[in-house]
Amino acid sequence: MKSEKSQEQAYALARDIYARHKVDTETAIKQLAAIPISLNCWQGDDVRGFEPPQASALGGILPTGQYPGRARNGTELRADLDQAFSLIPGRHRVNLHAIYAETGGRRVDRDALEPKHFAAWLDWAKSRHLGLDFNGTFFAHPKATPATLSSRDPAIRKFWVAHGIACRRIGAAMGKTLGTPCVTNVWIPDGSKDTPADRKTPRERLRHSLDDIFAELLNPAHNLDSIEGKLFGLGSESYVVGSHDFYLAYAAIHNKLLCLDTGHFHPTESVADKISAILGQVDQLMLHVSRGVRWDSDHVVTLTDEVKALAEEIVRGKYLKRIHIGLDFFDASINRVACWVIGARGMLKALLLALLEPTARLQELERTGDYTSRLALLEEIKTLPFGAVWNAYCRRQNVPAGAGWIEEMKAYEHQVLSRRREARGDKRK
Ligand code: RNT
Ligand code: ZN
Repeated sequence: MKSEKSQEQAYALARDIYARHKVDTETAIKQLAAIPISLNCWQGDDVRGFEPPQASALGGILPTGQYPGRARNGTELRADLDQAFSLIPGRHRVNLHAIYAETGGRRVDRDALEPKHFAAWLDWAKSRHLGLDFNGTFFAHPKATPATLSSRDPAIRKFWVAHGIACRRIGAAMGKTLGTPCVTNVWIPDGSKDTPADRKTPRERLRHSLDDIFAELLNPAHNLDSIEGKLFGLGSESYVVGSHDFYLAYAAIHNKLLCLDTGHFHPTESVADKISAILGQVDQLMLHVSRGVRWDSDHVVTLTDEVKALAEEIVRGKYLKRIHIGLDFFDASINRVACWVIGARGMLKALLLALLEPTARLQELERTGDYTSRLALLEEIKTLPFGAVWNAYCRRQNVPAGAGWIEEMKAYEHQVLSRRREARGDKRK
C-alpha cells in the first residue's frame, strides 16, 4: 500500500536522523517492547466492582460523567480490556481491585475473599499471557467510614487487616499461576476533613495494622507488597493518615514497594525527581501514573511534560527492572476503552521518547560543564521525528499506527458499548 510505503520511508529517514545523534531506533523499539504497563481495570466500570450495590461513601474516589457503555460484569470488562489491548502495542498487565471478585452471586465479604473468586480473571490472563497486579479495596464499604486500618475500633481494624491478608494471598496465587510477581497494593482513604487534634495515634494504629497484614512471609517471586500514600482526598483535606512520608519511612524500614501515584502530590512537586531519591534506598517502586487536574487526581494520562520526565528518569536511571508501571485514573465522561488506550499509548510514547534520548551525550556535556550545550540539545531533541518511530513500532506490533485506532474504537463503541443498558434504578455513583 502506498501509505505503508511512505510510512516506511518516514521511518528510514527518522532512523538516520536519530543515528546522527548516536541513537539506535531499533534498540529503542526492542527495549520498549519489553516494558509492561499495568492497565487499571477500574477505568472500565467507574470503580464500581461486582459486589452487590452498597450505599456507603466511596472513600474519596469520585468518578464523574455518564457516558454510556460501562462494563457491568467480568465478561464485559474483560472483553473491553481485550479491545483496548488490541489497540495498544506490546504485552501488558491488568491491575485488579478486590471488588472485582466474581462470587457467583454469593455474598462474600472482603475479609473472606480467596483466590478462587478470581478464577475467571486468572484463566483469562493466562490465556492471553498477561500479568496481574492487585489492590485491596479499603473503600466503598459500610465498614470503611470513618476509617479502616487506622480505625479506633479494634473490630473494624481487624476486619480490614483480614482483608489485607486475604489480598496478599490472592496476589501470591496470581503471581504463582502466571509466573510473574503480582504487586499487591494498599491504599486507604483514612483521614480527616478538618483539622485533627491527634495526628499521631491513627498513624501508630496504621503502622500496627500494616505489620499484621505483612506478618505472613510470602515468596517475592509471587507477591510484592506495595503501599500508596496521598496528599489529600475528598473528605480528607486536612489530614491523611497514610501520607507519603509515612509510607516512605515504612517502605524503607520494612523493605516494601512504595507506590507513587502522580496525582497524589502538590501540583508543583516533581514525582520524576523522587525516583532516584527513593531508589537509592528502597528496592522497588510501583507507579500509579495519573493526571491531576485542580482538585482531582485521576484524569486520563496523556503525554504531558510530567509523564515525559517520569519516563526519562526511569530510563536514565536504568530502573526498568525495579519500577512497576501502572495507570490510575477513572473518567466516566468519555469512552472508557479509549481512556485505557489513550493512557497506555501516552505512557508508552513517553517511554519511547526517553529511550530515544541521546542521554550519553547530554551527560557528557554535563560532566564537562557545558550547560549551554546541554540546554540547547535538550531543546533540539524535542522536535526530532519521534512520531515516525512510534508508528513503526505500532505497525510491527500489529496495532493501528497514528490516529488509526480511533476508528476501531468507534466501531467497538457502536457494535458493543452503545448496546449496553443500565439496569433500572442503577444510576448510583
Ligand atoms: C486513590 C488511589 C487508589 C485508587 C485506586 C482505585 O486515591 O489513587 O490507587 O485510585 O486504587
Ligand atoms: Zn493510585
